[in-house]
Amino acid sequence: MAGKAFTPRVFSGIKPSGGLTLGNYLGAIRRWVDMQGQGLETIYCVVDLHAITVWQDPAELRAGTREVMAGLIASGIDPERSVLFNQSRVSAHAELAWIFNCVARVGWMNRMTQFKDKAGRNAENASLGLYAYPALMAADILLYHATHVPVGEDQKQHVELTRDIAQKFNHDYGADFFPLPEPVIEGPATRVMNLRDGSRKMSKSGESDMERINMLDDADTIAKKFRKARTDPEPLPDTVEALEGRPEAKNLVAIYAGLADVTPEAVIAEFAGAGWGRFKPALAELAVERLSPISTEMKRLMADPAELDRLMARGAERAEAIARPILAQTCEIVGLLR
Ligand code: AQP
Repeated sequence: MAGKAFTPRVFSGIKPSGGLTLGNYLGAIRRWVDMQGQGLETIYCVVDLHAITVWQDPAELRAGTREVMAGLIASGIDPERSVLFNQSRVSAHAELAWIFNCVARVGWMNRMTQFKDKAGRNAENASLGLYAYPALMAADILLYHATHVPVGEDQKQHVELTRDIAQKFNHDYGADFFPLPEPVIEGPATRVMNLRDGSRKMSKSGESDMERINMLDDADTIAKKFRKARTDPEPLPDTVEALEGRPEAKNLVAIYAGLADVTPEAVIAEFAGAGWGRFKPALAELAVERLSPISTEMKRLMADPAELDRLMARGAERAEAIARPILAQTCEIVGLLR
């Protein structure tokens, strides 16, 4: 089938399953802001339906949704230039997800490493929603005919599955209807690791608060967390290649590079031979310099929940205007009478 040309359009989402972390910021949000400045149509979403795939206290979910919305705006997402809203306000996400549940194959879902990581040994007791999560994510993206999806490294497999779903739908129904979206995984910190264990990624819902930097952490907490971050006894090497096999050191260099917006090579050029006693305070200072204006603005925005709700509702109206005709055409292709 000859590929149809789709207008470039960016979609990405973030779960309100806890406070935003430095991983979310460097892996995703920074890229979202960059793409907003490239003259593209950008659609960003607080994906509350994804959050409830694991238990969420209702009051905390409401607060978390507003907090993520505030974090996105404070980081530079402009609710006028981008379409910014929370997912459950646009019911077309769930409707298209059902259709995709009927397109995706069980064998594909069984290969998803995130499900295996999150469900752990107790997979029998995981929610069906956690298992079907990638079909909802495909719906989030394809509902807008998005072509580019800026994400951290951990979401690459889900964007690839989205392409598989689009391709199978187009093939099964003989319709060149959905684009095959590209993951956009860029920057020096596409997979920020846990500060206490360099083999696991930094997560909002990780067990200990000491393993992550939260966007709302104050300067003392950030300094303490970096001071206590696990490292090896060696000083920083004089080449980036020499960081291989030193996951914690590599992670802290990547975080520094992400925050400073430079390459890891530039960080190594500046700090080669330095011990942790010099590098960690410099890293903490840089993190505070970058994050404190954002957290101050987040707190200001969070003090007015009604305004955040108004912005989400307005964003949802704009999202709905794009999504409804695409869902209607999908239903027609599938043969659903409406
Ligand atoms: N550690 C990370 N490094 C780089 N990017 C990351 N992202 C998440 N963690 C890192 C990126 O942030 C975006 C939003 O992620 P999400 O909230 O939808 O889901 P997640 O990847 O499951 O994030 P968490 O923080 O690990 O949440 P919990 O603990 O609730 O599951 C995505 O683009 C993701 O790649």
